[in-house]
Amino acid sequence: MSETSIRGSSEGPEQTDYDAVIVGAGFSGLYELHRLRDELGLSVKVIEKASDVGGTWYWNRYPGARCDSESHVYCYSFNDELLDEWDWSERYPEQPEVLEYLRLAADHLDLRRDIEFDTEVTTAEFDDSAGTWKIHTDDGETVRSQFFITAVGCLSKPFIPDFEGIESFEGWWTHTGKWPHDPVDFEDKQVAVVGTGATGIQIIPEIATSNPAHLTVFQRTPNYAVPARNRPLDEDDRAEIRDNYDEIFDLAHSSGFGHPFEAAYDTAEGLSMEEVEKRLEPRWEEGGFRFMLTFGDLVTSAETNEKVSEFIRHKIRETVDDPDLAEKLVPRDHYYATKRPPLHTDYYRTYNRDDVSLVDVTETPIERITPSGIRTSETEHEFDMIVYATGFDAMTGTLLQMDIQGRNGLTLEEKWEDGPKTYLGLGIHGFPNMFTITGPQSPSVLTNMPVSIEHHVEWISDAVEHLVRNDIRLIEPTKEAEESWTVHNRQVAEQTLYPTADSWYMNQNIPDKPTVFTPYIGGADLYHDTIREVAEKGYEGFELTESVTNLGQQGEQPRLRVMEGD
Ligand code: N01
Repeated sequence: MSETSIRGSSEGPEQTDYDAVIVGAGFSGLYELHRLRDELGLSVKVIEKASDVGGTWYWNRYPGARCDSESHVYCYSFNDELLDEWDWSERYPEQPEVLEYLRLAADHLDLRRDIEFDTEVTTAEFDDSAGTWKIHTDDGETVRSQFFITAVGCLSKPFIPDFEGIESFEGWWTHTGKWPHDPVDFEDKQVAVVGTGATGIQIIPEIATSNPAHLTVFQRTPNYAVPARNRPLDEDDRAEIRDNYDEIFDLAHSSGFGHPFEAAYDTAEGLSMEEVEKRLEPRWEEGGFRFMLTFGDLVTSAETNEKVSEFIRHKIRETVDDPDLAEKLVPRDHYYATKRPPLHTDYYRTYNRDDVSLVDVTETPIERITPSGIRTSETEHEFDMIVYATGFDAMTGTLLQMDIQGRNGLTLEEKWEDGPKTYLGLGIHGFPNMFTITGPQSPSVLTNMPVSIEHHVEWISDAVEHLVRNDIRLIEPTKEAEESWTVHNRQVAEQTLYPTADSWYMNQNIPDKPTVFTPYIGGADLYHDTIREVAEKGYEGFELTESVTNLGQQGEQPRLRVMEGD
């Protein structure tokens, strides 16, 4: 049924051609494949490193891995049958359930036949003369495609600090983002967890209740964790959700953070602490990100933020029995939510157990990993198992790892030497016909991801359709548009408290990465209006090229057509 006809490669018989190649088969890659293949009739190939669909939910299968967005909005909204077919069991879905949901979506939409699993992109290069992309994979294959779309997620390149002696450890060790598929047994083991970000805060209570001989947590920066208040969903909950799906998705898709709720109050400025507590307490009891959205100016007003931060500090002190330990767990060096705010289930109470202890590595830094454990400046701790919950080379790490080369061989690494530069987080000057789903400088990680993913996939698919219908060969952001978006990104971030924290939002968790605020903080609602207007104005800020002859191509230019009708 596809009428696509991108043909005419000069690369020889081994060459395989597609209209679009998508990298990644998580939430974004799956939906993009469906849109381009099933709605536009294009020939599409998805290349996926993992052995199955799922993206981040394929890899992050550590105990306690759970989504911090509420389940009924952590899903696709575009397909009513999928919505009808699927029921979430809990307020926040656990990793196996999200993975099962994505498997169901892939099967329901018959997506697997166009996904090549267990395959990694090693290089993607734009061929100036042909105006197409050549994508090389680790199985030695090269495919040529008109469009190159990255759907690689924002947190998919695990990061382990370069501790001396890390390989010498003779026990079992792993990073949470590379968790094994077989069950891991902590019983009677001396276990270490390094890192107390959102992941560490999820896994620590799970390990503590798995009967280890002892669990030792290595903390560098305490975090402001807020109770998730997870609970099973019953039939009444599900019926209510179903009855209100349209309203829920309308709200989520038009909100500033992709969740179906907005801030309850404008500000805590000028309020007494008693008045602030009166507003915060019910949201604390409700749990989840609703707490974060009590006051609308949380990340722009130091006064509001300090009041909310103090409220959380008080809660930590109330929960942790040992006052000295409580003080170590109380964050003071950054404003709440300027590092990604974690949700927790029993995190602080875990420290009341006799079989759990905390090492503050700001007091006693990790000096090296030894064959039998971790040596700090104070002592050597012996372990059977070490879990690194040390985060990711976020937002740009996976893109840079792919060795993407644009016009005239310019590499993305060269282009982004001083930090990412994009237009709208969707395209990059010098890299024609390449789109980045939830790329740097788009709201992505500051929102409920499936909502941002749907907006991006739909925008990209509409752009591709526009090009194909109008016989336009290339789309590329202009240098000016890219510069102006990059400056705008920085200026918006500077109006907030975010740049005051050392965080992966600022790239500061990775040595030698340029310090720059990477997602777009102008609000998902305004952002979506912006990208819609750009499209309505004929893709303002993008250069659209009808022919590649100006690039020096000789001979026939490939053409593709979208499916008409049905
Ligand atoms: O990673 P992180 P994460 N010595 O970078 C510490 C998403 N997520 O995997 O804060 C000692 O936040 C580091 O310390 P510090 C979510 O977006 C989503 O926890 O840099 N410690 C920190 O404590 C999240 O933000 C969900 O001082 C070192 C920790 O390691 C993102 O994933 C669930 C160190 C890393 O924290 C990443 O979270 C979980 C060193 N040398 C995660 N280097 C869901 O909602 C680093 N650390 C599904």
